[in-house]
Amino acid sequence: MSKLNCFLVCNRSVVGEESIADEVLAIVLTRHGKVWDGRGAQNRMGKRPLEAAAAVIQDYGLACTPLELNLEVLELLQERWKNARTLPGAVRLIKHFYSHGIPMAIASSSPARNIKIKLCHQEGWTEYFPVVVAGDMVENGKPAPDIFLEAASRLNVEPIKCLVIEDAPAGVLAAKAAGMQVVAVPSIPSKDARPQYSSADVIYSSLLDFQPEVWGFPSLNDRIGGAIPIEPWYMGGPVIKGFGRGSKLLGTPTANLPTSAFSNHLASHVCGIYIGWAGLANRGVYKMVMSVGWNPYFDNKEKAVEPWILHDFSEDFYGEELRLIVVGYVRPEANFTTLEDLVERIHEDGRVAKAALDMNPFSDYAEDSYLTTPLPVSMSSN
Ligand code: ADP
Ligand code: RBF
Ligand code: MG
Repeated sequence: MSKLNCFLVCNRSVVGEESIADEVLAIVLTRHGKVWDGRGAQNRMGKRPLEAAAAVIQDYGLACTPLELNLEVLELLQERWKNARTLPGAVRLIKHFYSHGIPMAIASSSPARNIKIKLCHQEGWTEYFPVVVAGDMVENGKPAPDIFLEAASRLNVEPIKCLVIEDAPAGVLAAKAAGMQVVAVPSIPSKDARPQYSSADVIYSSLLDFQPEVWGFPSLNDRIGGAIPIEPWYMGGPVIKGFGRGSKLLGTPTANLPTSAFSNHLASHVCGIYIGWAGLANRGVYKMVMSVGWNPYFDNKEKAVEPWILHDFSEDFYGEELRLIVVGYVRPEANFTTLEDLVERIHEDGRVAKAALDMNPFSDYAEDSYLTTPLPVSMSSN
């Protein structure tokens, strides 16, 4: 592959918006006497507003025009953009490219005004992205290549030198039609949707898996003890029964948490192996290493959060409140040919966790009171 020298992103692959869009859609559909059930998400994803609205009207049999629906949606969306969070790994990557002078642009189906409002809620981003090409600035929206070709032309680079990050199937098609390389970070939160991204050059669960050197860009060297520091996430809940696969017999018991334990709007972007701290009230604070995802080796139907606490307990603790602070990222979920290989890899992850968690900034979080604060009486089960 020729060396790439330019980076184009669609805004939703770096700033999460899907859950906000879903929330707004649910409100609007209720007003129209309908119930939002997640239907048709892929029909609107990556499309320009009027096209997306037309898809919703068709999917739910609404009696309004796309323009009317859009006005309703926009009003509610605008109030919520300030709550949109950058996706895991996005800020790290963008700052890295910016510091190396790699030209970057946002190429998005949203109208220019909406993108500007969204960007100004993220510190520094107006500088990182001097070029913004919006859906209303070109003739044809995604999956036509217009938006990406216009962005390349404004940055004065050849399309073949551009790498695109996309979250939506229509965007992947648009970027390929423009003759560009495409990394897909799917925002459809189901593994069954993967085939819709098949024309992407590669599919990652999150931008944390993006290795710039693979694409000819300068590499990132920010691992500490083998883990990438992340914006910590806090999650907690009662320990539930897992898949009963006898992980304990394999020497790697995992205290499963309900997936509702992590915030909805990042749920689709966080598969992988992480390190962090675990707190069990009345017991203590321990190092932990965990997997989030569908466990490719077992091909689970449900996504699972599975922390292996790096401590020997003499008894089970089902039902107890487990608090986690997840502070570092190790690797994507992998598949293995044998169970022994999987178990060996999990032990290797355990060794990474034990060493890395002694280092700054990971070690600091062991003191966080979140790990040991009991639930308010009204929320505890007795
Ligand atoms: P399950 O399929 O129900 O999750 P596992 O074989 O994964 O069963 O064992 C997990 C259970 O083992 C936890 O729910 C917890 O009660 C207990 N346990 C004992 N030691 C540990 C440990 N070091 N880390 C996690 N869970 C442990
Ligand atoms: N499952 C996979 O299918 N692929 C993995 O790469 C993987 N990595 C894991 C890493 C850690 C640290 C832990 C705790 C679990 C991992 N699992 C993985 C999940 C594993 O399949 C599940 O916990 C089983 O029940 C282990 O026997
Ligand atoms: Mg388990």
